[in-house]
Amino acid sequence: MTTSLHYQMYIDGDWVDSAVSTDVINPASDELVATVAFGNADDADRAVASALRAHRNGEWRNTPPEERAKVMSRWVEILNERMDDLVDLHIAENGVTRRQAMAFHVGYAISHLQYFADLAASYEFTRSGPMLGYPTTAAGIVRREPFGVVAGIVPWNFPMLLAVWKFGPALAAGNTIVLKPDEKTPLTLLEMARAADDAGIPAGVFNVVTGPGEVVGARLAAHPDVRKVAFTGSTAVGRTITELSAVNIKKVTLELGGKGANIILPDADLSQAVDAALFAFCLYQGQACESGTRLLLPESLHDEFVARLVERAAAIRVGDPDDFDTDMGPIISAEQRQRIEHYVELGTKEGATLAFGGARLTGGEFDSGNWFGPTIFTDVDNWMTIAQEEIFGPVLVVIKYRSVAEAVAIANDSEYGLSAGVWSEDIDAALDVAAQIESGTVWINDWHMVNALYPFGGYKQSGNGRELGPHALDEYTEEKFVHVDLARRIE
Ligand code: TXE
Repeated sequence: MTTSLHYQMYIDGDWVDSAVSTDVINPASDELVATVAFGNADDADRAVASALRAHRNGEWRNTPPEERAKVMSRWVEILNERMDDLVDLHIAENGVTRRQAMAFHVGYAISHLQYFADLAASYEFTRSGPMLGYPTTAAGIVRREPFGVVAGIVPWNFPMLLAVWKFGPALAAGNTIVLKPDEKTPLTLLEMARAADDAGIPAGVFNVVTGPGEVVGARLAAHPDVRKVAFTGSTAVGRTITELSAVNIKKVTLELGGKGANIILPDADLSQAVDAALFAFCLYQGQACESGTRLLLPESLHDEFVARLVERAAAIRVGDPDDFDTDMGPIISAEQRQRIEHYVELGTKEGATLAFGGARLTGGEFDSGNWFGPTIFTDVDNWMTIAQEEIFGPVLVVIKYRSVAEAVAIANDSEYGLSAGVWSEDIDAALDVAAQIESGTVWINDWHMVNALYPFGGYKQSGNGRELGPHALDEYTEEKFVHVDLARRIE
C-alpha cells in the first residue's frame, strides 16, 4: 500500500504543519501508514501559550460542569460514529489485533471518555460545612479548581486509551491540555483531536503536538506555564520528567513499568488458570505495563501447569492483526524486538530453561514486520534479570515456590508494583494474599480487568498517583479553602 496521507499537529484549534515530517510505519508490514508533522520545542511553546490563553479567558473553566459533560459526551458520540475507522487506523499504527482493538484499545478509550464526561457532572467541585471550635457563626467552603495548563505524555502501546486517562479528567475538571503522543503512534490521537474540534471543544483547550520525546516531551515537562504533567511510559523517562518538572514544582502523575506476579495457589482451577496465565502475558504481545510476566507456581502443580501452558502457547495464532481470528500481532518496532531478543539471550545465559519459543518468527508472512511469538522460561530465580526487569514482550518467567509466604515474598521482591494476580478456589485465602502484595492492582481469578470505576496506578517505581476511579479529578484540581464569617464581626 502506498499512501499520500499526511497529518498535521492540532494547536489552538488549528491544524499546523512543521518543517520536518516523519513516517508512521505499520509494524506488521513495514508499510507507510502516513507521514506526520514532527514538531519541536517552539511548537510545544506555542501549544502551551494557546492552552494558557484558553485557561485565562475562562471559557472552558467557567462552563458549568454539566455543560462540559455535554460537550464531552458529544465528542464521545462522534468517536463512536467513527469507531470502525479508528479501529482500522489503530491496527495500522500499533499492530494491535482487531479483536483487542475493538474491545480494549479503542472500545475502552471511548467508553472511558464517557466515564470522565459523566464524572464532570457528578464530581463534588464545591462542598461546605461547619467550622471546628470557631466562636462565631462561620462556614467553610472547599472548592476544587483546575490547575490551568496540563501536559500529557503518552506511549505507543495504548495511544488513545492512555491519552483519555489524562485529558478525560483534566478537561472534566476544567483544565486545558497539551498532549504529546509517541513518535510511532500519533495518528489515532490526532483523529481524537479532529473529533474534539467537531464536538465544539473550544480552541486552545485541547492540543496535540507531535515530535520527539526528548525535545517536545521534555519541553512540556520543563515548561514554567505547565502546572501538571501526567506521563505513562518507562521508569527511566518517568524519572527524567520528575526532574524536569521540579523547575516549577509541577504536580506529577506517573504510570510506569511493571513485572506482575501471577500467583497460582495449590487449589486453583487449572483449566482457567492456564488460559489466564497466557492471557496475562500475551495480550497485545505482552506490551502492556500491567501484564502478568512472572508466574509463581507451587511445586505440586509446576510440571503439569507448565506442560499445559506450553501446549496452549503452541496453539496461539500469531499473524495479520487485521484478521479477526488472529490472537497475537507484531511487536511495535524492530528496536523493541531487539530488546526482547536481548533479554531472551540473557535469560539463557543466567541459567533459565527455555521451555517454549524464544526466537523471532521468520519466513512467509513474517518476512516483513517485527514478529516474536510467546516465550516461556522455566527454572527461573527471582534474582535473574529476566525476573526483575520489564521485557515488554510476550515473555513469561516461571518461578517455583514452596509456601504461600514464600510466594508473597517473591512477588514483593521487585522494584515494580503495578499489578498482580492470585488464583484460588478459596476466596478468603486469595484475599489474604491480595492484602499482602505491594501492588496497585490485584486481580483474583482474572487478569487485565482494568475498570474505569476503580483506580489504576503503581506502588514503588511503578509510579505516582492514580488514574481512573471516582477520585480521578482530585489529581487534576487544586483544593481551596474559603472561610466565610457569617457573623460579620471580628471577635
Ligand atoms: O518508552 P519511553 P519507550 C517501558 C517498556 C519499554 C520501555 C521503552 O519497558 O520497553 O519503556 O519504551 C516520551 N522527556 N514502557 O522507549 O521512552 C516518548 O516520546 C519527555 C512502559 O517507548 O518512556 C513517548 O511519548 N518525554 C509503558 C513516551 O515518553 C519523553 C509504555 C514513552 O516513551 C522523553 C511504554 C523525555 N526525555 C514503554 N523521552 C507503560 N507503562 O505502559 C521519551 N519521551
